[in-house]
Amino acid sequence: MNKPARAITIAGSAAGGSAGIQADIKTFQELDVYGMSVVTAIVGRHPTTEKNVHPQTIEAIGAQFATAKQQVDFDAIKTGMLFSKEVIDTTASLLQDAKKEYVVVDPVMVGKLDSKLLQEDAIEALKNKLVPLSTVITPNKTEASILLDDRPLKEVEDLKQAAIDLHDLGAKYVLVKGGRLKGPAVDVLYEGTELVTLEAPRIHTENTSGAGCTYSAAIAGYLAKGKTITEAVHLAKSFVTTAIEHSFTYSDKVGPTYHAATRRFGDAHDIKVTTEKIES
Ligand code: PXL
Repeated sequence: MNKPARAITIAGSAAGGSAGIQADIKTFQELDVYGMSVVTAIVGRHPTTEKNVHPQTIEAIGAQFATAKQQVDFDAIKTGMLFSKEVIDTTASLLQDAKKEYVVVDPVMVGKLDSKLLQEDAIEALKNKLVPLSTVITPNKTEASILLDDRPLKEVEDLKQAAIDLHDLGAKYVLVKGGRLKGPAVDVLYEGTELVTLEAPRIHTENTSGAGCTYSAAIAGYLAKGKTITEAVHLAKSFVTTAIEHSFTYSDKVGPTYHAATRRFGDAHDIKVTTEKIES
């Protein structure tokens, strides 16, 4: 048997199952990628103490990474919620030692229900230590704005300039996601010479918890399977669009995207891709 490609996520555990490690592993499984995880923190609100983020120790993080590497090893790595400067420093040194070709950094900062998933003093470490080690970073509009010192981003042209400027931080590719803009869901991908715009129809639903995690996990999964970066982003956008189209909720709160949607219903969406050269 051809063994499946392998991917690991270094991220937070989302007890509700929509986001974080849970979304990543479900997504890897849907792509027939062998999934592994390093849990950096557990996210779940205690009903009486109200504590929501339960960080894991640096030792536990090192132990998980070493075990997965030794037992299985990986073709691609994804990072999600890292929470503190200390965890970012640790992750950066693990990535440096592992020397892997494909590293997807999702600069997770705030959850859909406004949970704070990255401490204020960790943002500089994210920019200076982790982003330069990445193959692709995947900020949404809010994260891109924070990474650019609170620059307002209002339309697709702003996202394009943001991708060009964020590229200076040292990632090979920058994907700025425009899901939070009005109109169609437009993302822009930049690698230094060409801007690729990917457009999917807007799906009108509140149930998008974990959409960003799912998107970046799908990118890592497709990279693990040998796709090029542009192909991986295109396929992942299609995967997450279908997952959002079939999203649902079990409560009166924002619900999950449906990770099995592509398998069950097929990919219904054509992603419109356009490319423009950027003169430097
Ligand atoms: O969707 C962002 C996110 C990422 N990681 C974890 C989360 C969330 C949102 O709640 O809990 C662990």
